[in-house]
Amino acid sequence: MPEENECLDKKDSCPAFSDELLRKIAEHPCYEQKAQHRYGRIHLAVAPKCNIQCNFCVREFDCVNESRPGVTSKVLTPEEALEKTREVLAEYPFIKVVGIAGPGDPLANDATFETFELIKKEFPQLTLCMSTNGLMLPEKLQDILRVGVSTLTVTVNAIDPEIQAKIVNHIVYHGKVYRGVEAAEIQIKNQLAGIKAAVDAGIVVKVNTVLVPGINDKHVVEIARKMNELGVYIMNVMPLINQGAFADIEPPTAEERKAVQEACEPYVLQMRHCRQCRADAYGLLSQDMSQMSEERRKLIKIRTKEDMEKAKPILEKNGKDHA
Ligand code: CLF
Ligand code: SF4
Repeated sequence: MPEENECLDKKDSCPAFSDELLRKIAEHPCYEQKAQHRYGRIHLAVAPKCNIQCNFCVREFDCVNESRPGVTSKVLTPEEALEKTREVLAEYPFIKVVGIAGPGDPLANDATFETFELIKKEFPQLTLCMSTNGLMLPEKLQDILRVGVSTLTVTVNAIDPEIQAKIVNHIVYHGKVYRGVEAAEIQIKNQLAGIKAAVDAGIVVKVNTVLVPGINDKHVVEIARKMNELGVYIMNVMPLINQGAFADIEPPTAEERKAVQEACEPYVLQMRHCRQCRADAYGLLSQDMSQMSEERRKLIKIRTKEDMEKAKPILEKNGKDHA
């Protein structure tokens, strides 16, 4: 298993990313494995609505396509999200990425764009990240570019409509409900066209694929091949967590997942350190501070020299010692 991000190590063979984008990848805890212990992300849970119904989703919980199922994040308004970002960044300057990943689908919520506008205005140096089921991607791409999102995750669980029809119960598209293969065809068409357009526009695209034994396990490598053609940067094969209509399906074992990742590796760089975070998580991937006590949060140390400089006045003001 490669320990390091091969694309960054072979900068010359990367797609034509600007130095600015390469910096953002290097500081992104999900896109660059080496960054996960050094840099953090904050998720802003501003997007409660969803426009599809996945069979493994129980609606009162966070979106399973990016997050951990079984937990519910408190929804914030864009203004509350900005205020939370201010507070969290003042204390944890090693956070470099602001992500919107639910609790529903970010593209089904206008609040997603309002929030990114507010964040971009006040924190232009931060990387804006988003995760979506891709249904509205072609139509919303201009908005995504306008607000300055540079890293985008699209969940692609199948590129064969017959298989996708077993994973998604229905979609709501332009006010109409579609089911079965017809729904799957619309979603896949939009996902693939949207990914291609996003890559062409210079966004660094990650694909999440939920591995569902007996449904898409034999098909995932085909997805990887297609993602290679489209110029996807990295792929995250996530284990099914069985709930909803898939409550009776046994999740994949670690070995099964590893075998799928190895089969996909020749086509797309594999992410192997995903923590299936909550839609309101913040901090390092391994230390979700939204779930920690105040005391424990205070123990989290400043990560970089540069960050230490920035944090000094705050620490001095609080009368704390960062050594
Ligand atoms: Fe968040 Fe996702 Fe952006 Fe990362 S999470 S929106 S790409 S900033 Fe990361 Fe968390 Fe795994 Fe997602 S570890 S669930 S892959
Ligand atoms: Fe649930 Fe996410 Fe699927 Fe929407 S996209 S139905 S929130 S798992």
